Amino acid sequence: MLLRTISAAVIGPNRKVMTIVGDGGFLTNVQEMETARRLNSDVAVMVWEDGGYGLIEWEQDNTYGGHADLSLRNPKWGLLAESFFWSYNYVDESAALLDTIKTVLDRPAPSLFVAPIDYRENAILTKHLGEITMGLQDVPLAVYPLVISRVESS
Ligand SMILES: Cc1ncc(C[n+]2csc(CCOP(=O)(O)OP(=O)(O)O)c2C)c(N)n1
Ligand SMILES: [Mg+2]
Repeated sequence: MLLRTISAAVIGPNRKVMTIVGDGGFLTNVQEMETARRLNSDVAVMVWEDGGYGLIEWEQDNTYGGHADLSLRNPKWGLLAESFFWSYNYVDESAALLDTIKTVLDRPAPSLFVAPIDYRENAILTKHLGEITMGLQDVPLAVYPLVISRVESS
């Protein structure tokens, strides 16, 4: 993810590039924080922190009715940012989100900003979509790709 973000900044030098990524996905390529700093890439990365590989958890719960240990013990993000000479913000109030995004986008990059996220709504939505699907047997597949792919994978 971070490589693609940096690449986008390289080919669009007059634009700030902002990317949103999960904590697991960000840490998978954490070494590229060095690349971004060295190239002075104008990138802002928003990390959604749920302390785990959330999507995989969701998939396993839906497929097997439970999941393996997919938790992550995250680093101290502020220290991580500091050690790679990135700027840093943390936002845990939705009311402050917009202002934080503006602040981050206005200042020199690269910058990391982290927001805790609660994916419990996903399980509720999945259940809801499953229920809706019961009534959709006659609807063309192309119209409801999300709902249909959920049905096929269960
Ligand atoms: C290079 C790579 N390895 C594995 C995967 C499979 N994969 C898809 S989502 C996911 C978990 C992502 O966790 P995180 O980035 O924390 O996002 P969350 O779902 O928790 O928001 C993984 C491992 C992938 N997409 N790419
Ligand atoms: Mg995650």
